[in-house]
Amino acid sequence: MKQSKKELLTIHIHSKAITSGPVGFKPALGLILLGRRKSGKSSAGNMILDKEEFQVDKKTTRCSVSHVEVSGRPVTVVDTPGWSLFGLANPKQVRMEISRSPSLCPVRSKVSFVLAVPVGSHFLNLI
Ligand SMILES: Nc1nc2c(ncn2[C@@H]2O[C@H](COP(=O)(O)OP(=O)(O)O)[C@@H](O)[C@H]2O)c(=O)[nH]1
Ligand SMILES: [Mg+2]
Repeated sequence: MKQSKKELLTIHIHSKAITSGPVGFKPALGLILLGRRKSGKSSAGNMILDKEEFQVDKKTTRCSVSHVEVSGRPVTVVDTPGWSLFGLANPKQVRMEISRSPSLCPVRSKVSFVLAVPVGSHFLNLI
């Protein structure tokens, strides 16, 4: 991918340990990519996975899941359909897919939502 990582602002908005284990135990990590359409979710997912797993510039209507191991820790990345303020996405389907996305992470994972926000978008003028 040509774009710089620096151009993509990813905000870690929520992290919840589904369960904790014994001291020193490293649970699997689940990362769920959220954002509006074309915010860079799939590109960010590919960077995290270090492989071109998710299709860039292609509309995602159903969640897509990929697994990778980072420093011995299993990581699951879930790409989700993006929402649109301009009627370009089906809100009911987007909501349903985002709702089921945690269930696509392995049991006992630590699940985090990663919000993709394109730098320079109108959104940044609001924060
Ligand atoms: N300039 C720039 N473009 C990016 C970046 N990340 C993704 N893109 C481009 O933004 C477009 C949408 O990216 P994509 O990953 O498909 O977004 P998604 O719809 O949220 O999955 C593509 O043309 C990407 O090449 C970035 O960090 N900087
Ligand atoms: Mg995508």
